[in-house]
Amino acid sequence: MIKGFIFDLDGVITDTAELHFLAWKKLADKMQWAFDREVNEELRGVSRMDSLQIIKNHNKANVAHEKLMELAAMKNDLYVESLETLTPNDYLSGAKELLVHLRKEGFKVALGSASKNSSKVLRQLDAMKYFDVIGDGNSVSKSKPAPDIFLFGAKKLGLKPQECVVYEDAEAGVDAAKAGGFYSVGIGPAERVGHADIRFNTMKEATLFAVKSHFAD
Ligand code: B16
Ligand code: MG
Repeated sequence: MIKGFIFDLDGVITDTAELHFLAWKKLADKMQWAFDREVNEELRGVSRMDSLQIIKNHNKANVAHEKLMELAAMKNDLYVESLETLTPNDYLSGAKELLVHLRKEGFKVALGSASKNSSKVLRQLDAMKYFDVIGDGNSVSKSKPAPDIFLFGAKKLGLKPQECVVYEDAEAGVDAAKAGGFYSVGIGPAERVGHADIRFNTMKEATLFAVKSHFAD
């Protein structure tokens, strides 16, 4: 029986991907590194340091560990500054309606995001009130595709994985949900999340009714 829902943040609740892109782009320009939207697509759901590694490898650059830490901090400062522009109007279409519906129906809800800035993003959206548990980039050490972040959320909710549905927009996120034994909902194209138990193009279609009727118990 489904008792809980665990949501990824970027690409599911809101589209912070554009703000991540702009911050990485500023850093890349400063370093005279090539960086475009195609490379940015590879960063979907990937942790900050892993994202930097991808950009660095794309440029075949040699950077010492200390410098990498410095660059990651610079990007994060730019990103956090840009989060000030995020408002309660910036939910992806359908996401807020779903969160409100889940609250009304009494489901338990957790966040399962790779972002260390999740709480800040949720505060900007005024979305903290919809979550019982926040699982973010600070909660576990092994990032997606490891199932750890979703297992953390389920445990904190007091639920078993088979009692929870995970919403994800990233390939590695769906892998993580499946590895943990969760029901998975993929948001996005089949090439990316077609391996989820059920897939929708957008959050607007991924209503409680649509998902519950698929996982009928
Ligand atoms: P931060 P999600 C992910 O969020 C983003 O998709 C990814 O682009 C970003 O690098 C990662 O969070 C880490 O974010 O630098 O804020 O810790 O999709 O897991 O909600
Ligand atoms: Mg995501």
